[in-house]
Amino acid sequence: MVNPMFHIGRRQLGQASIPPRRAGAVGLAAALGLTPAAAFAHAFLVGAVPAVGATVRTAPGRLALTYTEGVVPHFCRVTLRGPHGSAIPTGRPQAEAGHDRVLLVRLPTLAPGRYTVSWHAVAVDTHRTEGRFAFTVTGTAPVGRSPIGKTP
Ligand SMILES: [Cu+2]
Repeated sequence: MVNPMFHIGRRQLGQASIPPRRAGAVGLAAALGLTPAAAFAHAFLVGAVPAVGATVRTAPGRLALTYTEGVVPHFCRVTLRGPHGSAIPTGRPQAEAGHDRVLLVRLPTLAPGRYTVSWHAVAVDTHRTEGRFAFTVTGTAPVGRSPIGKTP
């Protein structure tokens, strides 16, 4: 027998990875009673800048992750991997001022390529969610912006 608690946990983690454009389907499923009520209190990703799957011409100076619930930045983890799979140093996740549903992560200057963001979030109700998405940079950062985390 499958442990029912484990099964529910896996299902919720899977939902956290669903791209925002499918969030409506999840909401509908929830409205129909197909999702545990507790899932409403979990922090699911509803928006990102750069957007999930986006191709951007200008390298972003930061990531902005928006969740359905407030999150605790201290317990959230965001990992960025570059075109060759190597981890790229970033700033620590911080809440946007006055908005505990938005996590901001400063980025170094990113070269053109495809990047993968893996996030682990802890909601204010202590529930954990995680997910992953990619974005692609085709151009370079504006001239004059200093790389974060590097000493000039
Ligand atoms: Cu929750």
